[in-house]
Amino acid sequence: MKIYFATGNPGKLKEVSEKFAGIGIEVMQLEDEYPEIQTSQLEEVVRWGLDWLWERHKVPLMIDDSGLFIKVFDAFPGVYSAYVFKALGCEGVLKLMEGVDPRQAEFRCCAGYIDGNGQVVVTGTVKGRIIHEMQGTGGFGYDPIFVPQDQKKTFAQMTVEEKNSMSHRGRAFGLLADKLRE
Ligand code: ITT
Repeated sequence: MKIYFATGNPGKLKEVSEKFAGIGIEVMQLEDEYPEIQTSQLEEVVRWGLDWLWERHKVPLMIDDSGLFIKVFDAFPGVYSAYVFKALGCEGVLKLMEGVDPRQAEFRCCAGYIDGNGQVVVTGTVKGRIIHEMQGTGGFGYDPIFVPQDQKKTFAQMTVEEKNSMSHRGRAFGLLADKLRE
């Protein structure tokens, strides 16, 4: 079985391809970007994006909208994570958090699939904390500053397999795979 994944992020593509390779699904990149609607909910972005892409391509496809939710900032940057990452990067977020304690945060990934039968949308989360300096060179985005609960390494210090075993995306696409097999 082959499924398209519409993303411009090579890191996501790698993680999802590896997760699905284990269950015999080949993931192919669909190079098209859906417009992200203004809403406070990742799920609304995904449901709208799925319909928009389906109308254009009419092939079974997946997308994922993710974000980092920092507790002390009232879940910011959340749905604005991509914008904040481009504007400030990890360094900028660390600066904003200078002297800030506690440092709990959560990654959320909303993953969606669509085909002629309709949509399947699921969410995966992982709790953790923002550390004080960047660590590691793997992964992408906010990975160098996020350590999952009960772990010592950042996502950027883990292999793709390790990150997938506990990450928001690994969990979301694991759930999606279960639903697709039903
Ligand atoms: P798409 O083309 O799939 O939309 P994107 O990178 O724009 O790719 P998102 O809007 O879902 O993806 O991501 C919002 C931001 O959160 C973006 O800056 C990502 O780098 C970051 N992010 C998402 N998942 C992450 C992860 O697993 N680890 C670190 N940062 C992540």
